[in-house]
Amino acid sequence: MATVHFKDKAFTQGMTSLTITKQKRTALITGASSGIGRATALLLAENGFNVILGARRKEALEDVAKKAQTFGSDVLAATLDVRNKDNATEFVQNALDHFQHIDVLINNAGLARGLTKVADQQNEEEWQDMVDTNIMGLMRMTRLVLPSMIEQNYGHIVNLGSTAGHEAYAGSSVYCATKFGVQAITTALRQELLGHAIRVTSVDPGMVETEFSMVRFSGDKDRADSVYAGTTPLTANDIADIILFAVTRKNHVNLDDIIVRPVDQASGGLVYRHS
Ligand code: NDP
Ligand code: 8X3
Repeated sequence: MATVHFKDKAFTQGMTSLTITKQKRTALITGASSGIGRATALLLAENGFNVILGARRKEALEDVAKKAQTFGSDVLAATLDVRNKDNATEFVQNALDHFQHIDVLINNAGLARGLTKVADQQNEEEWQDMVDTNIMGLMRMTRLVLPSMIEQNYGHIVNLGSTAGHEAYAGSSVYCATKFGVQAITTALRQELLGHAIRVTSVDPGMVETEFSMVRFSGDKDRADSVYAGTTPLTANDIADIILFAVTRKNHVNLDDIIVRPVDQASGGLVYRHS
């Protein structure tokens, strides 16, 4: 029977004996509490993966973990702040203790904060947060998981980039820089791992309606809604679908970089609004 395992004591439940289903691949998803991470966790669970879920918000994570369990997956969920080295190290160690192997790492945790021109920026913490999360967090999780993938000579790393990693736009210099950085990291990793049976993919969406804009605009719902007004954005499920496709190709097939936009979006700032 599948069991949800919460590593945080306050959320510990169902700690009955765990049987790791050897045939199932195990996917670790960062930022699994909402949006693309949540949708991907559920779709992978539905398609036969065991899932390891991390994010900062316990309650939202618990909700995803319970839903994932209904697909018969073994689920390990624990709070994770990818900016925190000790927390991330413990998280990955617990995951490896639990499942013995991590086959897919989905570096999804990420955020934009603000839409502010450089000259107007009064709050350097926003810049620091994006760099610490989108670059340092992704690098850290990759560094922590990679040795076990190299040892088993099998694995797949999927990094969430963005169309913002291909074309910069005003007010978003640092967010775009982090996503250009994700491109650089993904490309370098693929070269570093040549000779190992480890795949490295970047999934680069345009506009996806998630909590992304609420976070970017610090909870200003009207401003967040205006991003998607009159247009048909991508959904988190659209991206999860693409990630599932990438990780279920034959082992010798590496999808390098998948750029995906809504039909209503031709470039970062060029969006067709129907009304
Ligand atoms: P959401 O805000 O809905 O989800 C972001 C997720 O990241 C949440 O689960 C959040 O969980 C988690 N997260 C944020 N900071 C941390 C942290 N320090 N440690 C661990 N988890 C963290 O946005 P999306 O689903 O849209 O974003 C997912 C990824 O997709 C991001 O990398 C984003 O840059 C990228 N992307 C998004 C696009 C869009 O238009 N929405 C387009 C292109 C790329 P919690 O707050 O609980 O920690
Ligand atoms: C998010 C897409 O266009 O808001 O990465 O930068 S965009």
